[in-house]
Amino acid sequence: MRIFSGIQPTGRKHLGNLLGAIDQYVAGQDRGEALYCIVDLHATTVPYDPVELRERTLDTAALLIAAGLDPERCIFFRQGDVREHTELCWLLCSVTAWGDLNRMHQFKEKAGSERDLVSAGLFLYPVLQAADVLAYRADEVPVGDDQRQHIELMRDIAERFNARFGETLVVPEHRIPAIGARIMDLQHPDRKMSTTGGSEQGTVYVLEEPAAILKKFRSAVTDSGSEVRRGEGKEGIGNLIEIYAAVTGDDHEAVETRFAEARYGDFKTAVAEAVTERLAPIRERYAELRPDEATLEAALKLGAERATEIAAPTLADVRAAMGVGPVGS
Ligand code: AQP
Repeated sequence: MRIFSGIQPTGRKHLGNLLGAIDQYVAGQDRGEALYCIVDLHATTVPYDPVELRERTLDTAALLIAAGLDPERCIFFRQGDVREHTELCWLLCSVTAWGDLNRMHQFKEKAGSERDLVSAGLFLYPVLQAADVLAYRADEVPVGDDQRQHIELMRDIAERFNARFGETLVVPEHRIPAIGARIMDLQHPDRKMSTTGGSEQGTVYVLEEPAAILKKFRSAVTDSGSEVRRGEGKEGIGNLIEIYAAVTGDDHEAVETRFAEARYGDFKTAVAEAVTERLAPIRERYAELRPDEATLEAALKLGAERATEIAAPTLADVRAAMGVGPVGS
């Protein structure tokens, strides 16, 4: 079983990234051959600062290791270090329909009314994402629920490629967790917690201080009722139940039963405490790891070498199947 996933080095990683994706990456190391990639090339599809991109890449590398990724037990690398990703992206464009890309929710949300002005890279984002996974012939892709549509497109691209050029690529499955797949903004429980589209007060960062975490949970938007349970009109409380379940490993029903007599204020404090307890060791480990940039760079470089060994033969097969370059190139 080969597992692949990528994460952007944009902004500060939040609780949604941790519970929807990073926790699954850590678990994946025990389930198969796992490859995890910091997708710096994807980060160039929106306006960005080149110096910051390098900084954020190292921030993200340190955070992932602090959260439990072990570069000895997985292949951990930076996307831009493995040229096969961009070459495969271009080759896969030949079996990707413009209309499909135009239907992607993420593109529509991020482009908004600026559709004609955003970068072509933002439009092609899902093709590069498909190349990331397909280059490794990965079987499984751990992601949060917001990536469901991109994984479906990736599967279509692989199937179309195989139908057009012969069996070459593996059609991957998504792996979306039962709990934590869609953490919502604490101030806007109808919107997902997000790096670019969320509210500052409604987004809890993995490296956030306990006092700030408590403040954010205490001011989380709920409803005029008083029962700690999920249901229609109770999206805010439902989100807090989801977060509590994800950080403690309980299921939703167990959380509802435990807090059946609790008032909203007490439950909010309990969620904040559980989150703080979960994040504290990651924050401490991050503070130790982040200053040592040489070690982080060395780990990423080694990972890129190991990744290239897997991706290069796939690219050779793809080129051969497509008739690109001389025979045996
Ligand atoms: N709210 C979320 N709940 C659960 N999972 C989530 N993910 C993102 N938001 C949530 C999952 O995190 C992984 C990494 O996502 P990314 O590489 O897109 O990183 P990001 O840009 O920091 O994530 P955002 O917040 O989703 O950014 P925006 O909203 O700006 O595009 C993915 O597996 C994703 O599913």
